[in-house]
Amino acid sequence: MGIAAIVGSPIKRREDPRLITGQATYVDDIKLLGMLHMEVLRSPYGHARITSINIDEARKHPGVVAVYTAQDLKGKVGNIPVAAPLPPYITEGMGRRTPLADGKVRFYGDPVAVVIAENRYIARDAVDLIDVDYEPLPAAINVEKAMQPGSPLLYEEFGTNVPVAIHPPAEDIDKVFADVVANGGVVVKDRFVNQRVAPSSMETRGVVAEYRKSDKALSLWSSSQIPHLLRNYLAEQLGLQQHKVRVIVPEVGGGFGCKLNIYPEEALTAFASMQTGRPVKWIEDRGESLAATIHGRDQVNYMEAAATKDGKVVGVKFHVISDLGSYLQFFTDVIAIAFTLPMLSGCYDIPNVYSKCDIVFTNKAPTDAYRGAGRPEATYMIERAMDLVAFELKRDPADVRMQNFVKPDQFPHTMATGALYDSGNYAGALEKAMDMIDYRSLREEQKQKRSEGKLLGIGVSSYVEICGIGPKGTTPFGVFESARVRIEQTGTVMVYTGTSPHGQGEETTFAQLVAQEFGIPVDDILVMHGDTDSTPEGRGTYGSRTTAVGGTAIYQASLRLKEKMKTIAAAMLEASPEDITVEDGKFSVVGSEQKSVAFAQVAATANTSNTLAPGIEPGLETTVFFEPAACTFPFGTHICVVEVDKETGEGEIVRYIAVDDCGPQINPLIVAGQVHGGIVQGIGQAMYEEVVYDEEGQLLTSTFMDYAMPIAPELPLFELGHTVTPTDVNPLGVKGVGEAGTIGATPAVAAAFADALGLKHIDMPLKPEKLWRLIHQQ
Ligand code: MCN
Repeated sequence: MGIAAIVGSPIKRREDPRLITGQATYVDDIKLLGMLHMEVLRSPYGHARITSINIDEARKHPGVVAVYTAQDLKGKVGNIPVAAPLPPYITEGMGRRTPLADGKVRFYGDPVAVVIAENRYIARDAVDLIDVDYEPLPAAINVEKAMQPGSPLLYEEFGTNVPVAIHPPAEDIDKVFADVVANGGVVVKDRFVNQRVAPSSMETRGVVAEYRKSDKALSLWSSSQIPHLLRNYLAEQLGLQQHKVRVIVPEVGGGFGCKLNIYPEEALTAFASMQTGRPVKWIEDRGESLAATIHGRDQVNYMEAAATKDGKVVGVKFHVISDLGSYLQFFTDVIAIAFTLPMLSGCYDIPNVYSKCDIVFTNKAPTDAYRGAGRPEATYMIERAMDLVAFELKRDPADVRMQNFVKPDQFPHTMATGALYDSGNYAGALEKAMDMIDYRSLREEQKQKRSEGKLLGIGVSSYVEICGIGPKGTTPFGVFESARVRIEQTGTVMVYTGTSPHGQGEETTFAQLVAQEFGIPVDDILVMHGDTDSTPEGRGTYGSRTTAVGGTAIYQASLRLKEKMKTIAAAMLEASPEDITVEDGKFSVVGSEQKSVAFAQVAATANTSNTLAPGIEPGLETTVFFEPAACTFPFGTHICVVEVDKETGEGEIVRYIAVDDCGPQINPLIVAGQVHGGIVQGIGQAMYEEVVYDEEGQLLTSTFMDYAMPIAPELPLFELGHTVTPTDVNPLGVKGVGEAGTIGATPAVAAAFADALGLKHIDMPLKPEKLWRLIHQQ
């Protein structure tokens, strides 16, 4: 493979050998001298007042070093940080979380006390010795009931469970709907439940905290997606100087958004280390992970769509009800508002889009970002709307989509939601997917199978999503990215990124970007991340932003160093810098290629100043911050084909086509891997996963026996295709792909099952029992 073709090459991930041979270091692998262990006592109730806590027996237990409750933290540890608190109630403190429950517990799994002991087993035993008296309270579990007056209140002092209700006047949209009806058009409506799911990363959360009293400095290892934000907020929570806090993120065994958060356990281990003078470790177990790590989705949505009789959708109305759970985590309050509402028009040029939104506290674990965060919910609604219009008009769902798409020449396009889409070719992706599966023949086959009594269903989902944040003002702290690139004397390139990849493969793709610029092998480049002491200020990895924003910073830093190297090479070759080109690891003079100097020689000259031409600053190092002017909008079409067994209700995905467009692909193999993983999580929500609480707030899905995750034998081989539509919001033209699969998959699978049963809509998860009952009308 030529160096010039390095961007766009499907090279294998450089991070994988250490991961698959067990040589990687995760938080639980960190063992420090004298390290203590923390275990957490969690609420067994969904909603209860704490009337007393007796820790005497636990304290006396041999091997226990300390026991802490909320009382011990008062004035010493601040509340859990919230990235963007919305007015009015939230800014007044509603939903704010103390690291240990103070006076009241609000969900099953709410931390009440911690035990610090010589080992994990002692700590666990001592947790059982803590005696808490609870006065159980009625719980608000069903989100629509929790909105009603008279429902149990999580925060009595505010008199409501609904901190933010956005209800714009509806006269205009009502008129649009009335006109459609008057002109013989159709109105379709439905209620969709986007059920609560648990992110379930393979590695659960974990923290090790080591505080050195001598210099008031804290080192904290955490399985996190946001090292710098964690450092900044944690310093504030603990009253430490920011530069005395070092956050290190070692290998992370998946995050999927749930580690884009600052949890109680980070401050609690740090506090315990500050108090005891010894390092403290906490590792979450699977039960805790299912109960007390954030959950995703959980929206109830009402949709109405109005279309002319020939299928043009002219108006949509949505009521988005977002279940926040019990407290605010980092982005809990803004997921629906910032990521669902702007995307409600999907890929379609709908002139009138109306949405109202309520965000509601309930006695369940907090919700927050889970792969897709708000966009899967929007996509599900608008895609179901397109299917319902097609169903009503007896049209093919692919044709209705094609008719309503924003056209390629309309970009950049401001949607009726206010979102400004950068570029797209939605019809191109749908056409490609239809070609790949031979859609028209498949519909014929479906008719044939139906006539034989077989249930074959086809689901189409065309999605567009918002990613690559962020432009100025997107959050109170700014979401730029940074890169420091240093070229060593030997010619190796050290890349320090402020982003924090945790499975996405940027150690490989970022190296490809640099290799391409300098014409050197990928192996000569090292990508470093996840240590706040050595990497420049960054905002982390989430929202499929790392390549579009962090990758651009690296690209720009490389360009800057390339220019300097050209100046050095020009002096060495007695030529003018404008006449120097870089190719295949050599700087050459245009027109006389035999006059050249190797990349490593230029690097050596820059770093050994004795041979450097006068007037040139020694060294090859630069730092670049990149803040994009706008977000990017990747898109694609997924087509899913299912068969349902009439006797058992068991569904099987028999084919799955995904065509995704993330602009030019830096590494097609990695993109494919990201799409595969994303699709599996989308299928997981459509077919298997659901967090269930009973009416009192007991968690009924607290193990993997009750919470069904998709497993390999249940999945088909994915057939992938792609189109390439670059963006101009960054010089690489790239859009994100990390969440695309999850966003595209769920509506395609849901549509396929409804189609198989000949129904308009079936709420997820599409489990055999539900399908069997529908088939047999039980
Ligand atoms: N890429 C590429 N060409 C493009 C776009 C991306 O080659 N045009 C490559 C990137 O360089 C990177 C990968 O694809 O190697 C994903 O990049 P990007 O779309 O920038 O997404 P992020 O790196 O920001 O990843 C975040 C995204 C999110 S939000 C979740 S959630 C998620 C995901 O990625 N969580 C994951 N993928 C995951 N994959 C794993 N293994 N584990 C997780 O926790």
